[in-house]
Amino acid sequence: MDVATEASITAAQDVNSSLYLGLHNAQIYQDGLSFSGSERDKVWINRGPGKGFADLSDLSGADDPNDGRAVVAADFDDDGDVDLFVHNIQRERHKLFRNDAVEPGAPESGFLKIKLRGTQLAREAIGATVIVTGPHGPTAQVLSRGAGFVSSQSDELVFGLGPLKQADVEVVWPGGRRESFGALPTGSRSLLVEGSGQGEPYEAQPRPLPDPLPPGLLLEEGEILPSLTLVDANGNTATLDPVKLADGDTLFLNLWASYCAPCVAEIPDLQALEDAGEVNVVGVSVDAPASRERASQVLAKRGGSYPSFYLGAGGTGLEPLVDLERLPIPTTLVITPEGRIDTILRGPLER
Ligand SMILES: [Ca+2]
Ligand SMILES: [Ca+2]
Repeated sequence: MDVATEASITAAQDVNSSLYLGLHNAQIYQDGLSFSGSERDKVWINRGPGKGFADLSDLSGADDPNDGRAVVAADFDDDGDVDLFVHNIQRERHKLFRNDAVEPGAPESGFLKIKLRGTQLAREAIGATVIVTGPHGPTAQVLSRGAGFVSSQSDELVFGLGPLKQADVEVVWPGGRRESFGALPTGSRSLLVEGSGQGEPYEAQPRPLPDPLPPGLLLEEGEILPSLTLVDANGNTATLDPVKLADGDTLFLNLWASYCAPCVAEIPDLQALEDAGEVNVVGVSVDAPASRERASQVLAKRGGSYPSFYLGAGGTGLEPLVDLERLPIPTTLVITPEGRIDTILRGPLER
């Protein structure tokens, strides 16, 4: 939409005219609202023959109110399982879901990865069908580089083998010729060249995907944490200066709340770290201002005597750091003596 047209969005339009609908649809996207409405993304896992599917939408994190426009299934980290990339039209437009269903190397983690090269009709072998005799019998996948809405697929097919040590592989090439490649060992990556009858191994290219940042955290590892204007236990304005609090050591900044059981449980652990003298600890309670007193009492009762800050009544003071509505707690920032965020620890500290 050009600027001139966009600028006219508030001008009078005939209701339900094509211009009216076009402008307002555009406005919906720009405002981050849903066009389709309540069509949440779903992920199901196949429980095996005759056992149906289990809904993993919530557990996987894929449950999402945004309007999806494309999805690509590929092994982005090359650990042998299929990950998902989703494109939405608003908000977090690109999402990469790392598949952690099975630990790499676990007994059930068998897989085969297959690439194809045609020699007769089509070099890329698009349209070829690969049939692998897996733990539940033959499974077929078609190499399709253009399935899905405005999406392109990987040139690599991934088959789960579960506990099998090897699996028979057959290819039906474009043109209909059927060719066996024998039994390929689990965990292998094989280029199957039409007419060769045997797989050529190709190298793994592991690209580990990082753990996601806690949602709601607006700063990333490596960034400088600015001073924050908060209040102390008595409600007086107080500045949280990371460099000052670190005092030449590492600073643990613990975001917690008195209503969060794991947060309260780890207060003695944080105090023990502070007492050991290797790091300095500072607590930032995200309790509502009305609960400040209660939070400070909970901290004292659990033996927490490290410096503590609370949310002020007007504006939280934490705006540069977090979106409080989305932050899971506890979250602890490990901060260098220079005030740089070194590591973000999600959930309670490991004991
Ligand atoms: Ca993977
Ligand atoms: Ca994985």
